Amino acid sequence: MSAKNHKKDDILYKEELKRKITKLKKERNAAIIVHNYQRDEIQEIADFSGDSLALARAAIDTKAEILVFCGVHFMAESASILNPDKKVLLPVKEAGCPLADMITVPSLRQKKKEFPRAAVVCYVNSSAEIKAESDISCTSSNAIEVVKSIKNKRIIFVPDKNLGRYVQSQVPEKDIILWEGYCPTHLRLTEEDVVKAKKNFPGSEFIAHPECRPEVLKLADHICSTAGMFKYARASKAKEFIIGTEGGMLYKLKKENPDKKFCLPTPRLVCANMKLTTLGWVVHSLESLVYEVKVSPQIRERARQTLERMLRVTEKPALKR
Ligand code: CIZ
Repeated sequence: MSAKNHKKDDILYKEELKRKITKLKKERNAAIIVHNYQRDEIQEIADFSGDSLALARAAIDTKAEILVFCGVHFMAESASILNPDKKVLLPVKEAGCPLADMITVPSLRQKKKEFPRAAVVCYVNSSAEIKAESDISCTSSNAIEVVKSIKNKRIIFVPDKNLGRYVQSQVPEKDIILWEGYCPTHLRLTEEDVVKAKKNFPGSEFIAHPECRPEVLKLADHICSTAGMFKYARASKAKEFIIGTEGGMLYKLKKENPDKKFCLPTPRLVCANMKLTTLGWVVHSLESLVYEVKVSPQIRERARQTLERMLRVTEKPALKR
């Protein structure tokens, strides 16, 4: 069979899977909730797409009884914590987050003992158990606002050291204790990659995610979360952008700005966990109602308070497609 026919078959197969998903969604009263880093074909079937903050809000607002969460485990867990009466499904149970795994409850408790007067801010990329041990949660879009809202001068910021360091640079009046965690995907982006991309695309703007290394952030024209990147690209007069975050972002950036160009500084900006979710797994999830993500009531109650404190700092309506 020729490569052309293969491609045609692949397109027909994907269309068939999408039709199945539409049918199953209606039958199950389900909503498909999709993170910005997912594959293009998954973003195409989203009822809601966005960053983890927008998705948490969408999960609360939707009337659907089943939430198929196309993202990674901690995101589905947050949706379940905030919506204990809804069934939250993660289509691929192995879709985890290495950054979230870089901290454990005993190690955080030890740090809290060392700094008993510090408040604990946990990045949303953390487990329910870590959220339950923290005072307030944050995402990359509201980390600065959240840290500013805290009365304590000293803050233990977990688990992403790069985001924590960036927040420290923006809120110098606080004394932030960093955790030795990082996102392996963002860490793969080097200074050399950015310098080379800037040479290849003269006149472009480099937008970087705060999970990138400090040397990379120094080269950025703008530093922001994924939600911030959509806003910035829309408003900027520039016509070309180098995007310093996971490659799934290009899908919506291109769709929303057809007259502008977007590229990655390196093809290595791919999160293998985010890419595990495929149309086939979404069909499987809706058919078999798997894999349900649930949090024990004791952990859930404390983690819910941590998430709700964050939501109260940045009260905004949910982002809907
Ligand atoms: O908050 C999120 O969803 C993540 C992981 C990044 C971002 O900047 O949106």
